[in-house]
Amino acid sequence: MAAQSAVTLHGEGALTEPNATSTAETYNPALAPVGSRLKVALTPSAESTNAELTVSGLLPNRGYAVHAHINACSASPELDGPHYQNRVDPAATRQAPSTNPEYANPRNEVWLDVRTDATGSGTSRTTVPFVFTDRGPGSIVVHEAMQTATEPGQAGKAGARIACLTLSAVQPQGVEPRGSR
Ligand SMILES: [Cu+2]
Repeated sequence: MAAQSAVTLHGEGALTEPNATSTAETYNPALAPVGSRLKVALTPSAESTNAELTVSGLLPNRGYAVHAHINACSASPELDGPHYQNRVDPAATRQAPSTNPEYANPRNEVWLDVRTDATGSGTSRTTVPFVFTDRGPGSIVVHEAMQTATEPGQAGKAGARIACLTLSAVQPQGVEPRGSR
């Protein structure tokens, strides 16, 4: 069986108030101002994926917890879904997302916690030991907490969702979009 090719995901935009069609939106303009910019690329390299997030226009000198979530952004933050996990925690439910550090950790999820400089800009990078093929995350969500919790029962938690950026697949030139056959 031929291996499915790994997918590159990308998102970029200036935050707007939530609406039905926005792909970059704020749920809390006091912490994630309208007009601030988010840009993210998740790029496969062999068996790994390199992720990079760049932000500007956020509050200065502040940490923001950031993760890949399963759904595209929605006008309601709850609909962005739980964290994307490579190996999905079998104990997680819609009401009780995974907080087991065996699954909710930055090697099984994509964590891009970022710290801004004095101008509100920042960059974070991570490399995770998996690629996206038949499934992948739909968004990058910024949280209220300054960093993501890691202890058992709290792992992956980061407070309220304050902004969201929708991801889309970057189609390599000359390759048919997936699902076209
Ligand atoms: Cu999150």
